[in-house]
Amino acid sequence: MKFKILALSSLLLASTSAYADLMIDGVYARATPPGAPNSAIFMTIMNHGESDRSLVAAKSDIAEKVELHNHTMVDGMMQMRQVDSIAIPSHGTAILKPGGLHVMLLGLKHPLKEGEQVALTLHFANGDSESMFVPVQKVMAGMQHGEDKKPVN
Ligand SMILES: [Cu+2]
Repeated sequence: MKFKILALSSLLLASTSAYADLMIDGVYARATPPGAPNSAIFMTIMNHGESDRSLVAAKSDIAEKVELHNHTMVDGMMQMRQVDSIAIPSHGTAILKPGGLHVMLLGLKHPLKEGEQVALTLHFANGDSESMFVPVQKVMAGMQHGEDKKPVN
């Protein structure tokens, strides 16, 4: 476990390390085609601390509204649902990925182009917040997100 922590810490973005217990890795926002109203941000949050933590909100100027979402299977169809919080248990990990948990960007002010960066602030239940710049990346076809009606594979 100690070795793993050391190995992962080298991947940590310096700007996101305000709180040593939480480590955020692999954060990216999904690039959008012109005119797409919504996008999402994905990341892995590791909690190396002794206390359970909880992500309760996210803020960004890039969108009218930013929500925490999950995908759930409803009548055989994947649907997005807003969630109140995302748990990051002590010595555990929360994985935000296409088809699962994500930070939802609703009402983008402009399309997200690969290579640009989006400012994001995460708010945690204990009052901590963490701000970062999120790179925009293309997500593989078949893992696209943002349309309620289609199943997501
Ligand atoms: Cu969503």
